[in-house]
Amino acid sequence: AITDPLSCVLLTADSFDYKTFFVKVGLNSKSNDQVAKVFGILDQDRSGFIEEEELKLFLKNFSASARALTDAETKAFLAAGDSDGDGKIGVDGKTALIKMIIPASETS
Ligand SMILES: [Ca+2]
Ligand SMILES: [Ca+2]
Repeated sequence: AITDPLSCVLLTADSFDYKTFFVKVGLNSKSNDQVAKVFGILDQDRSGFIEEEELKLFLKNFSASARALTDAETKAFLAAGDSDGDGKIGVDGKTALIKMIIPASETS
């Protein structure tokens, strides 16, 4: 688990917004190295990609009792990070992940 105070946020949230989430986790202010580390955590099978299935269970990396994302939430998340449209967040996705995070901090 990355951090704990989140769990209440996650458990009460009935809609997931990754931008809000990243801001809450504080990921928006993390360095590239730390983002790469998070990428490694999310890529559970170490395939080098974050696939839809891994995204779906994304919140569980932060809290074991968190729910899975809905299909719609997963797809929105995936679409935001999948810059080349192959249906998964790849090596380029580390950059994409950072890009997803940076705007989140700028708009809050
Ligand atoms: Ca993977
Ligand atoms: Ca991709």
